[in-house]
Amino acid sequence: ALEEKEIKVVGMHCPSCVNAVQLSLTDVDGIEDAKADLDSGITTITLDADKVSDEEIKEAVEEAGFNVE
Ligand code: 9UX
Repeated sequence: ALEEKEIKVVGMHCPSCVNAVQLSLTDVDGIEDAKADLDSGITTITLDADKVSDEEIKEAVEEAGFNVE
């Protein structure tokens, strides 16, 4: 089943950063949507919890060049 998970991404400084984080996350199998807020870093991920681990989420954010707080 799909559910929403909130993480906090640190290091985003512009809309392009936001785009990079969102694209890297939605590229993960099982992640349906990702919406990152530039100012707060709060990122809401819509995912299939059976398919996606917290570690995979962290790796996707780090691949884009950012970190999870
Ligand atoms: Mo522009 Mo966001 O260099 O890192 S893409 S601030």
